[in-house]
Amino acid sequence: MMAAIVEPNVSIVGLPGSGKTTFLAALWHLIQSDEIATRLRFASMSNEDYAYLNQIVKLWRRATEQGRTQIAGMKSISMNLVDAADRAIRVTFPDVPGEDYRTMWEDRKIDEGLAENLSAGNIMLLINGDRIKSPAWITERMHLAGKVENGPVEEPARWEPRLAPTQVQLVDLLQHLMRRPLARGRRRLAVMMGAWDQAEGEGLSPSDFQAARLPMLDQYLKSGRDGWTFRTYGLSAQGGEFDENDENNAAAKAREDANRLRELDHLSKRIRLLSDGTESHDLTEPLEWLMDDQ
Ligand SMILES: Nc1nc2c(ncn2[C@@H]2O[C@H](COP(=O)(O)OP(=O)(O)OP(=O)(O)O)[C@@H](O)[C@H]2O)c(=O)[nH]1
Ligand SMILES: [Mg+2]
Repeated sequence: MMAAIVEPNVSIVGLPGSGKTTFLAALWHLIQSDEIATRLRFASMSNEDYAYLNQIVKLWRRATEQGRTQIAGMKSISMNLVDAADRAIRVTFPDVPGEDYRTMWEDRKIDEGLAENLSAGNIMLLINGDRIKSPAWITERMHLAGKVENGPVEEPARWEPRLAPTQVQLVDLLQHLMRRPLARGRRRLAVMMGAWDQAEGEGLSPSDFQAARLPMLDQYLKSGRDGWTFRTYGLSAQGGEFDENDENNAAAKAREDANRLRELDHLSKRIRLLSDGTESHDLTEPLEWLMDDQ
């Protein structure tokens, strides 16, 4: 098959609640509004995905959290972009419910469509910096020892895969991506430490945060045994806390921060991307880097 334009594929992957849909909404606002100069610019859009992106961007503009992406399946999104040299690049990403990645971890199962997508491109891994499940919290030990919830005190609760720390699940996911049937040789990986507005209070750079909070993931990547070429970014796709979405929670709360975010002159300025000591609003920078490798 002959293709006139380059068609790189970037897969956005992440556990449930890692910020995948929010990232796509912020990216769509950024390139469509043209409020801020970006490395890659919007060219045109393929028709089928228009409604979905507009639906998620509407919530983003109102500073309201996204609904959970439905199990009903993967939304495949394509954007036609151009780079600084006016070369046309069509980028496709799936917006997949995080549960599909959880299924890979818990049940060792993958849907065919997702498998095809994951084997086709470079990877953007989203991590919610505000929801990292650390190894062995004392409360978890208590739970495992049967001292809370589930059953009589004498009977320890059964361990379940979902109790595993975030970094264990992520390393497993990355290992799957480097083995059959998902392998495709060396790949680039952009690790996005998301909800950075909540994580930055610790005073660490994104790379140091990765080393401190997800040391096993950090060592897996640095050891180079699976051949990832990676970069770590800090990402705030919202700029702060949005109002809760009543689709997720009937008692959804409004949040103070959301008012500030609604009042910015250019909504694109909510977005923050940190890398190597520099900060910008340009979410297309990691995309450009991920595409470079094709
Ligand atoms: N503070 C803050 N929260 C964020 C940011 N980005 C995402 N979140 C929050 O993270 C949660 C999950 O975001 P989603 O975009 O729905 O995550 P997802 O990966 O699409 O989740 P699933 O579709 O359920 O797999 C929501 O509560 C968001 O408001 C951010 O930049 N800052
Ligand atoms: Mg989602």
